[in-house]
Amino acid sequence: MPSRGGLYVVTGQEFSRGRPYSEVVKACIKGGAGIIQLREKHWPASKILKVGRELRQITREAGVLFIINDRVDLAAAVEADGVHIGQRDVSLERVRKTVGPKMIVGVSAGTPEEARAAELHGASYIGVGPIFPTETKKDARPPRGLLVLGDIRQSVGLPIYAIGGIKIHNVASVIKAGADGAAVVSAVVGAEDIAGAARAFVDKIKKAK
Ligand code: TZP
Ligand code: MG
Repeated sequence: MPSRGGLYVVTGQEFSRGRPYSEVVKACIKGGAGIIQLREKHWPASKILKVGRELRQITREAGVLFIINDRVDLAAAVEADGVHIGQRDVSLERVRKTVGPKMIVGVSAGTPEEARAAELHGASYIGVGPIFPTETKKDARPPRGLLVLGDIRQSVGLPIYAIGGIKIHNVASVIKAGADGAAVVSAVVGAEDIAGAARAFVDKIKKAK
């Protein structure tokens, strides 16, 4: 994993106030996001491919990591840096076998056991959450709270990104609790000034370390 920590923006068109994808992602990058994840649960593959190719170009030119949610095949097709999978997706062992050792494979984990298993089977980083209540992911498990970050920090050596309900007023708390970075959807892509919001997160994260 080339970069560790900082701001990881996860997209979602329905939270972006109707603004074009490329505009949203460029603003996130302008504000200092180090990782962008394309996450669209209900799009057909053709649309993910089309937007994915566009975002691949934008992120490559900016030197920002580009990850695709769920779809290993599409991540490979657009030459993304990685794919992100959850506990209910295809198994990490299978994914790692398919994509080889170099591609970034991020895994969602809510407990130290899940995090250790992910590390054992070749995950590149762990997404831990939801930490706080969130309206963005309707099928999210109950909020884990901050303490799980410390528990997982003790359990694995991988980079940890906290996710779920992270806002500018609580981002420092997730870093202090053990996360390397914060993964954010609505508080960045839904902000009126996306670049300004991203910049504020990046600053807070840096200061909290
Ligand atoms: N996984 C756990 S919570 C979540 C995901 C994708 C959504 C986080 O969205 P927000 O708007 O930052 O609370
Ligand atoms: Mg998934």
